[in-house]
Amino acid sequence: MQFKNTIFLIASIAMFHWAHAQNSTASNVQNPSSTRYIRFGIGLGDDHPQGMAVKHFAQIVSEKTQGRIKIELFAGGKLGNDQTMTDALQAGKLEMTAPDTSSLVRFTKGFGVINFPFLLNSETDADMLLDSNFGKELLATLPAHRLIGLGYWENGFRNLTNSRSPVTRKADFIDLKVRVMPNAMFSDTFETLGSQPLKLPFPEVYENLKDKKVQAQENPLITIYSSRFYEVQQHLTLSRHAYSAWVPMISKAVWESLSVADQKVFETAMQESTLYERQLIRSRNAQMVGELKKLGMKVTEIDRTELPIIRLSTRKVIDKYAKEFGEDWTKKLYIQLALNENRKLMQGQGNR
Ligand code: TK8
Repeated sequence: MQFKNTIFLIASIAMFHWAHAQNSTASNVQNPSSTRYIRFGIGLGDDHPQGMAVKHFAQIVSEKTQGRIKIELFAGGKLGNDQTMTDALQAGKLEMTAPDTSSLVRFTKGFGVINFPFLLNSETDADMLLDSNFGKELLATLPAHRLIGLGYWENGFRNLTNSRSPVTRKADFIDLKVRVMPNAMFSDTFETLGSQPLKLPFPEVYENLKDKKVQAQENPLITIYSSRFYEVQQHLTLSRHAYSAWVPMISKAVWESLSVADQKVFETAMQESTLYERQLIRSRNAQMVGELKKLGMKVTEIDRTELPIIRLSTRKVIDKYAKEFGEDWTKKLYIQLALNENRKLMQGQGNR
């Protein structure tokens, strides 16, 4: 699988360079200032808000540069997974991608704390956290790894699906073979609940669910829908057990090759696309439970009396990873959350 992906990646890159060599020769004839192509690889499909946001970003960049810079979307993991595409950015072999923050822990452990189980309650809380100094400070650690983080896109609150039986109580997690993102805290969380987690990159999830190599996975509703997990997963639990976000990134080498004016265009276009992505994903999310039910999924929630028991188990995981991800980052996280709560009170939004 890995090998096949690598071959495919090499072949796509070769084809791409060949095609553009032809293109630029042709366009150079009419236009001496040739078009610059920036490939943006993502894991989700082009109709998922992640793909739509890339298209939105592409449109703004193209308009603002009078077509000088063209962003090209490669969706559905065509150019690799969150980790391999990020590696390609570092090596200057791919220009842009948007991996889940959980995969950035290998560079800056602080990214991990965003995913603490049951940390955030609402999308507003997530925006306030990610757009705060805390979020900016995390992004500021990326250039040391030859990456430029341009902001945060919503992936969303994660929910559990499985093909075994409804999951409503702690006991239902036992021995469940669940795919988790390649991140130790996610596998520990499910191990604590008695499940058997397996770390797999996103583009391999559907196949593994279909072949019954895993029985369960967890992702936001819109992803369950757009990646057609409902075809191979009958049960959905609205667990909202962790929040996750993507960081749209550009290779530092590519960033530095842009003029300051073009960098500004990218920043503004990204701010607009971020608002667009967050709004789109949230408005779609509102219809998702209904859609997934229509497609045959049986939807449940965690039993009310069981939720505190489950949360208590995951508390141990937070304690462990508060140390693992660095007490300085954990402290910064909780200070920021307290500041945000305060800000909400001042703005009359009350405590939740
Ligand atoms: C897509 C991933 C995906 C993430 C996962 O590239 O791996 O489950 O939630 O959205 O970033």
